[in-house]
Amino acid sequence: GTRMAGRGALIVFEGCDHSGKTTQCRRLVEWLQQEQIPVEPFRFPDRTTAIGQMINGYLSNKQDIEDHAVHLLFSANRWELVPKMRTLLESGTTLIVDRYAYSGVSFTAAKEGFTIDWCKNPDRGLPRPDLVLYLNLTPEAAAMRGTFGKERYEQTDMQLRVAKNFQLLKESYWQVSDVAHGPLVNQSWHKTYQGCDQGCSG
Ligand code: FDM
Repeated sequence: GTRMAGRGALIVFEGCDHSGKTTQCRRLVEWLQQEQIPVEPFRFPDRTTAIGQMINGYLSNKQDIEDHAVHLLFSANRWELVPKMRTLLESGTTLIVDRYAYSGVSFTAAKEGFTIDWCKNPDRGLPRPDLVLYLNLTPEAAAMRGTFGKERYEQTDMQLRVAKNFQLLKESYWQVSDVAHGPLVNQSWHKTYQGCDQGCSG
């Protein structure tokens, strides 16, 4: 298609708990700022909105929400941010996103009675990432990085099923980084980044 000059890139970090997503997002945002590239961090769930607060209540075990319903809330939490994301992308701002629809699908599909296909449906039509960086970490290595907290889903068996689902979701443009082998933001990654400023095709 036509290359839209000046459009920002939509870059998503995915991976299991303890894989270092949040740290890598922060480092990348800082690096882009140093390079004077307009950048804005996002994270999902975004717990600051009304929907996000319901999700927060659910994750912190203060509130029970039916499994299908909470899946739709996670998706709605992405959709409510889409106008802001599109405006920023179109104005040339690169978005660094900590979790996206891949987490949504992988976590819900780890529950009894859910198919990946059903889980994908509510997110269909979201802005497509230019790049998804999946931080690859074995469950054993993840366990060595620390214990789980008290939030819902922070249990080994759930995390194993989630990791399997992430493997199933891998798409051709995913860059898999083995976090056990050095920093993510390196020379080869930089090259990839330079080549992916064509914007989102939603
Ligand atoms: N999570 C996250 C989901 O179950 N569905 C989603 O759509 C998203 C974005 O929420 F256990 C799960 C993943 C994780 C929890 O994530 C909160 P953070 O990154 O720890 O805030």
